[in-house]
This record gives sequence, C-alpha cells and structure tokens, in this order.
Amino acid sequence: MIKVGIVCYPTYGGSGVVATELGKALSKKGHEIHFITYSQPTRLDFFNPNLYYHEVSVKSYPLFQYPPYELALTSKMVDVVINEKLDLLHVHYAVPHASAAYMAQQILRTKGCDIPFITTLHGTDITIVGKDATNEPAVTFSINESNGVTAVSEDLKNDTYQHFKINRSIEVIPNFVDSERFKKQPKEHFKKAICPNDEKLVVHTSNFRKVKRVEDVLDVFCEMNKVVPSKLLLIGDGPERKRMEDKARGVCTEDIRFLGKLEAVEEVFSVSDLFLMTSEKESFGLAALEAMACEVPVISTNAGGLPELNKDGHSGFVCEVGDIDGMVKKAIQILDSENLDRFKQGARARAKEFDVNIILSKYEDYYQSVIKEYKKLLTETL
Ligand code: GMT
Repeated sequence: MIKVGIVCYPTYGGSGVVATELGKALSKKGHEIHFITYSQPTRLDFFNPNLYYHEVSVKSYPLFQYPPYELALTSKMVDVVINEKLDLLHVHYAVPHASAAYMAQQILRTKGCDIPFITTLHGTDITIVGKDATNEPAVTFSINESNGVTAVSEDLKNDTYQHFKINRSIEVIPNFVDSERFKKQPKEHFKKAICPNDEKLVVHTSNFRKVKRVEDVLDVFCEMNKVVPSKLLLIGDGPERKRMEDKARGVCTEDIRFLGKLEAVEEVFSVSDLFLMTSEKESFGLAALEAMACEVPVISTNAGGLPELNKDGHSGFVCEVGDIDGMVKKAIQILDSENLDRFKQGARARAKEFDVNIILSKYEDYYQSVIKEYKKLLTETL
C-alpha cells in the first residue's frame, strides 16, 4: 500500500479528471490517497475509506494583487506529508504544481522528512502556458528536479524535449477510461426526444477554449447535415461558448443545442453516433476516449497525441486541422448504415486498450520504481 498525495486543478479541465479518476482507482486497490486541492474535485463523488481531501485555502491581503496560491499549496503539502506520513507526492499539470512540489520537498528535507515527487504533464502546461517565457525557466527547472515525470502521450513527451532543456527521462502513461462506467447504456427514450425522426446524433464536448476550434465543429456539422439528417449536441462551457452560440444562430439552429456542463456525459454518448474533436492542440483527447468507450466513432484532427488514440479507419478518422471538407466526407462515410456498426465496434475495441485496469498498473509500477530509486539515492548521498 502506498500513501500518495495528489495535487491537481479540481474543477476544470481534463488533467483534474485524470488525477481524480486515478486517485479513485488507486484507493479501490487499497492505496491511501490524499487529494490536496483548492476545492473538492468534481468527480470525487463517492465514499471510500482510503480517500482523503485536504483543502488549500489561499488567504488574501490588501497588499496582494494576486493571492499567493503556490505558497499556500506548498505549505499544505508540507503539512499533509508530515501529518499523514505520505510516501509520494504526485502533481498533475506542471504549472505551478511542479515548482510547489519542489519547494515542499526542500522544506520537508529541513524537517528530516524525505519524499519523492512525480509530475504528470498533461498538455497546455507544456504546449501553451509552460513554454511561455513568463513560466519557462521555472517549468524547466521543476521538471528536471522531479523524481519522476510522466506525459500522457508520445507526442507530448516529444514536445517537452523540443521546447525545454530536459535532462531526464519522461515516461509515457496514457489517459485511461473506466469502461464499466463508460459503456453504451439503454437510453433510447433520450434519443427519441432529441432525434424524433431518427436523425443521427453528433456530439462535441470541451471546455470551449480557442484551441478546441469549436467553430470547425459547427461548420462540419452544418455541411454534413445537408446530406445526413442529424442533430448536434455541444456539451461543456468556457470562454468561446458565447461566440459559438452567436455563430450557430441562424445556421441550422433548430438542429444544434448547447447543453452546458453535464456530469453524466456517458448518458449522451450512449445515444450518439459521432464525436467531433477539431482541436488544433490536444495532447491526448480524454473526451474522445470516453465517447469511444460508449461506442461512439470519432472524427478528430491529427493534432498532438490524437493519432495515438484514434485509429484512422477503425475507431473513426483522423484529418488535418481545419480540413472541413475532409471531415464532412468522413462524417458522411461513418454515418452510412453500411459502415456505422463497424466503426462503433472499432471505437469500443480501441477504447478498451486504455481501460483503467491496464493503465493503473503502469502508474503503480512507476510509483514503486520512483520510490525505490529515491531511497537508493538517499542512501548513496548519506
Ligand atoms: O484542454 C483541456 O481539456 C484541459 C487540459 C488540462 O490539462 O486540464 O487537458 C489536457 O489534459 C487532458 C488530460 O490529460 C488531455 O486529455 C487533453 O488532451 C489535454 N488538452 C490539451 O492538450 C489541449
């Protein structure tokens, strides 16, 4: 049994979902998991005696234009490691969690407590926020000082080596899905309500940031809708949502619905026929994996790690970023009654290769090896 402190962004983005699902799965296997976050992680929705939640509260003061979150997080990590006697810290999303973990490790050392930390790189912490000159030196330093580093795809690992001066190995451990929770469920009444005339159901979920290119989803849908009677559901919320609602207004409006944030996305996936992921950057594409697990074929771009997930011609198709015509053609091909079942089975089969039980053991093995290496290092330096 390992006692792990998990740090993540609890309410927003795929990195928080992965961190929370990882912690839940580890706790079910008997590990003791301590979430150290500024609010209750969204998917931390069940009781397990091995799960703990420690809230980081950031105090403000009139002098501060920006309340010092990183400092409060560091101090909380120090407190939890000592009081809960943790074996390992695992921080998700490098900015600023890796540098906070490094600082906590240094403080703990002065108190006679030695603990290794692992940083998991998720995507924009490298491709956008991390490589920005305002953060790059601190991100490079804290990745190099981590006792273990994982990336969610080969592409993200390569990007990290390309944009930062990294002098250590990075382990690729892909995202995963609970294929027992994410599987096709009988929700035909829901399909009937959305698609009363047996239209095909197309779905997109994201946090509506610019990198997702949601306007391409709308363009692809409006074109394919001229050939295949269909409906589009857009799930999620974010900075681009208002602009997308404005864009959708007036163009096949009656076939498009924005649902906002939805917890039980697997219910919508259960009745969907196609998932569109049009991102210009996407290190893995967790939302697409969850859709695939529910037998929804995916049309994705070839950005980042998406081709490592979506098998062209099997679980769906992979197109160039911005290739609207190509995506329309592929969408029509998938939705053809001659092909649809084959793609649905292909999507589920591919998703099962990323089942939580397969990927969880990769994390457990990696935890063990990092702890062992760290102990070896300590005895060597004594
Ligand atoms: O863009 C998001 O959806 C949020 C972002 C994050 O770091 O919170 O997601 C990234 O991490 C996910 C989990 O590892 C990946 O599945 C997403 O592909 C990745 N997003 C991007 O690279 C844009």
